[in-house]
Amino acid sequence: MPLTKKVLAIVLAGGEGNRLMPLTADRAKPAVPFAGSYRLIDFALSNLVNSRYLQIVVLTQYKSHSLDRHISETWRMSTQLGNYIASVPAQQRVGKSWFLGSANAIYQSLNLIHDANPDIVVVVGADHVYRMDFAQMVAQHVNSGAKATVAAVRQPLHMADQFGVIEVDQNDPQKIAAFVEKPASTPGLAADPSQFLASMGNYVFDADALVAALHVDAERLDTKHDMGGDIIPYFVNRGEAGVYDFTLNDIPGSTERDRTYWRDVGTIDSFYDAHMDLISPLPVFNLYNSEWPIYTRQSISPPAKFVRGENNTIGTALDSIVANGVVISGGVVEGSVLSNDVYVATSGRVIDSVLMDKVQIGEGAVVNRAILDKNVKVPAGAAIGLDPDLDRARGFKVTESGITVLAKGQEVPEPGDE
Ligand code: ADQ
Repeated sequence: MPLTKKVLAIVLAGGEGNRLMPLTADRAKPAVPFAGSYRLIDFALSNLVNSRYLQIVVLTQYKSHSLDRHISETWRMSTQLGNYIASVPAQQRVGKSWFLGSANAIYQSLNLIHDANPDIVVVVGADHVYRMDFAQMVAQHVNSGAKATVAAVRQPLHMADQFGVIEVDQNDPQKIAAFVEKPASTPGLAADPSQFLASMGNYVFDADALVAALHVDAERLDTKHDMGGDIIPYFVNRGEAGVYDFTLNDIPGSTERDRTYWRDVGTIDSFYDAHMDLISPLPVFNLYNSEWPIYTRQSISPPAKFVRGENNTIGTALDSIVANGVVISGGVVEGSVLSNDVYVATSGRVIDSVLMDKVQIGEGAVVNRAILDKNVKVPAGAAIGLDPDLDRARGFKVTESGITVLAKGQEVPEPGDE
């Protein structure tokens, strides 16, 4: 069936991202830097643009300054053809409160749907790493007659408490029989008891049905006004909710493994793991697929440079991604992701780590299994990520799995002063 439906895309980008602290200490989760030169929101926006959906509103709220700046500097389009990517803050159009939950965020912005007058509304989260052609999901939605369709991906059973859990109708593989938001536990799938079917937080709606559901939800005092917790169950209860199997999604230029890659990077550990997925020689997620590009702001920094340091020490990087402006001067970088303008001095060692913009590694310093946010300066001879107790004593966060995290600009004491 030819698709002539008018589509408006809404990107939910207002979440706090508490579990990513301290990386979200002064930026919204969708603005957290990822993979050397991106922000998390670039994945959702690139997917929409590559799907040819070019009317996009981004709903922001929490610490939105750097997110707004990124969207306006990177994603602003000519509106002459009726296309736009606009970030919209909480407008308090229907009361004095900020967005109560993700459904309330859309409810407070209903004027945007009214003005765009779409047939279909695509609602997506802003904090996942993946490639997806939303047009394929919209095609299924339209053909199936569902009023709401939820994108679904299999996840390990122990993670059920972090996701919406979908039970598919036994007689119709495109229909949802039951949906529970973040249950304490759930039975595994018949086909694979170690997994369950998770909502990806990406939805397609008939516009009029979504507007009606949001009005009903807004009247209720017993809901959290949440898309996953309230709006999707509303459609499931009415027998109007469909499920789109993400493994059907076909992306040009992708490998079989990479095509179904999807990571929620909501915790420090998953954020770190997703970086490691990028740098193996045969990457689990391939950033270099030019047939489905992930767009971001182009840095004005010069190309990366690798030179010998003092006493001819080799400056090199292996199994790593380094962004523009990086200078490795006699240091060694392995298994790491370096953002713009990182500097590694003579005999500095950076192992299995993620360094954001303008991090400086002093002479002979060592950084191991760590995430260093923007502007962190590691003094000569200092060590990070070798001794978890020392790291905690210096005020650094250390996750259960042993990843050390330094906040933006966090001071690192000179060795001997700690
Ligand atoms: P969560 O991600 O835990 O689960 P939520 O915190 O509501 O749900 O975040 C969803 C998206 O909405 C995020 O992109 C977030 O930034 C944004 N958001 C949250 N509150 C917002 C607000 N007040 N204003 C604007 N944007 C807001 C959701 C679903 C689950 C699903 C997982 C998949 O509820 O069912 O399994 O996503 O990760």
